Amino acid sequence: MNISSAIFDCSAPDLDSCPDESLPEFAFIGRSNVGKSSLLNLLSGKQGLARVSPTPGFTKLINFFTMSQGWRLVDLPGYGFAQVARQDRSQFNQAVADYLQHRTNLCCVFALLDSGLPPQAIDLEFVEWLARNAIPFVLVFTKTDKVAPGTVRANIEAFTDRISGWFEKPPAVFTCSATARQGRGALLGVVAEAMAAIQAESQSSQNPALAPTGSPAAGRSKRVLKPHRKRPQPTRPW
Ligand SMILES: Nc1nc2c(ncn2[C@@H]2O[C@H](COP(=O)(O)OP(=O)(O)OP(=O)(O)O)[C@@H](O)[C@H]2O)c(=O)[nH]1
Ligand SMILES: [Mg+2]
Repeated sequence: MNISSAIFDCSAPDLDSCPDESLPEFAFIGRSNVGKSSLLNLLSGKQGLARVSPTPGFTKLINFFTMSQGWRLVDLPGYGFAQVARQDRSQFNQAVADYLQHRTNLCCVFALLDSGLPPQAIDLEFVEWLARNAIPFVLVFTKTDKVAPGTVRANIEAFTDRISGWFEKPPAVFTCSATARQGRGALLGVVAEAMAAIQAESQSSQNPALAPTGSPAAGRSKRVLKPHRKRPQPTRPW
């Protein structure tokens, strides 16, 4: 997938301040410091587009970046950073939860996990929350350059084992390294598939004989067309 332009759009402290919902969005979420902003830069092909820092809790707002004038990458604040003041933490988390639950043009979430760690309770709770809220996501194991391939495989297997009972169809799993520039093609493939489904859906709304059937991307594209609708909010564990 070719990206002809990648520009910073705006930052929002909460859902009400987000830009209009006219473009499909793909969002990065995960623990503070897991590599969300770095991965966004890798996918966009533009180093320095999103700000990267070794200090956990660096990204504090919902940051929007427009790709090829047709879709957006969204950098979300991380969860699980103990040093952020309790009140700020709860505000960031509320904004992230609102975005994930109510943003109608959200096509897919990239849920990032550190490939060097065994399953962490907070990540398991977060993935369970995504599942309970029926938010479409894929898992992305980051920083594969930092650990031996066998450790990456073992950590992925342990995580997917722990969550396997929560899904009829388990989420797709990807790996990446922003440092080694690995994983870009496969993750852009997720975007391309969703964009193709959206295009097929808009064509089929003009000609019902072309309606796409059964693909997960077709399901995601329906989210784009749904009216803004509040869902009940189950307890948020993070
Ligand atoms: N070795 C290695 N380091 C990485 C990789 N990706 C990110 N980092 C480093 O990890 C640190 C955090 O990266 P960020 O991209 O800022 O992480 P983040 O998830 O956006 O962090 P917050 O905004 O604080 O939630 C930085 O020092 C990055 O250079 C990677 O693939 N490999
Ligand atoms: Mg960040």
